[in-house]
Amino acid sequence: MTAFVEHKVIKELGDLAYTMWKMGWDEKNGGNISYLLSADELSEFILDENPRTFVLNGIPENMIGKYIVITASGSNFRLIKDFLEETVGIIKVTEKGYEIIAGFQQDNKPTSEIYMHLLSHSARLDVDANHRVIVHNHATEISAMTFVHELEEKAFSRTLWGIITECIVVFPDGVGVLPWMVCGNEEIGKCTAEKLTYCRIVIWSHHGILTSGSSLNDAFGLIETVNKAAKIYMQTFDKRMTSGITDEELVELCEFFEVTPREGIIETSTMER
Ligand code: 2HA
Ligand code: ZN
Repeated sequence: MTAFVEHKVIKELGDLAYTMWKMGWDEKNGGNISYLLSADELSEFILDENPRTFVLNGIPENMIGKYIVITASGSNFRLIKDFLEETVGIIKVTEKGYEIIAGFQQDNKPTSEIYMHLLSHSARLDVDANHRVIVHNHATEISAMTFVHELEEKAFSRTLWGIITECIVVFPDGVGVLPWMVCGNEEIGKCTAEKLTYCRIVIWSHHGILTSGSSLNDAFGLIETVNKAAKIYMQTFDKRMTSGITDEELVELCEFFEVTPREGIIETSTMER
């Protein structure tokens, strides 16, 4: 048994929250993180004897019985690592909602985006057995880019791929882009999960970004890569002398790194299959 605050998942989550705050991506209580625990990891925690129960309608079938580490509603990412017992907790997902079985001391509860997290995990688990993590934050440049670039997601993905060599290799499925929406409700959860059936990254226009991954580091790496490309886009889009990486060059990259780009974004007729 490990004390809650000493557990490696909890510590890593607290460290990631602080890193993202330092990058300027989680002002005030912006952002939320969740992590699906394995049975082995769960067995290392001491669980509350009297779990608090919450009702939530529409729990996806494949989420019932899952244990999830998740950040608290209203938690400041700058402070999470110093208040892990209050700002992080473990929930058990049930048919009717969820139970708080560890953490969330002082009557705290999961992020207002919990429904989006549950639907997003559900969508990714359906297509990727290694899926574990959902991270949402307000990465600056990708949010800025939604003001100066068209929001059609294939065009958006193509632009990001054209900026840095790494992009098409790191996210060959491109990005999903949602128009501006109210956050924290079922609607944004459903729309986000729908995008996650075919890609791992969803941009919320004029709000932020959400990524999925097999680990905290994996999901964070996607945000870093997308935001780096968006940063270069923002610094150059109105003063370009060159047009960036061409379709032919992207095809060369895909062949060399053996990745398959999402269909309909670049001209792939020359690709060796
Ligand atoms: O307040 O980031 O999207 C947390 C959020 C909502
Ligand atoms: Zn947000």
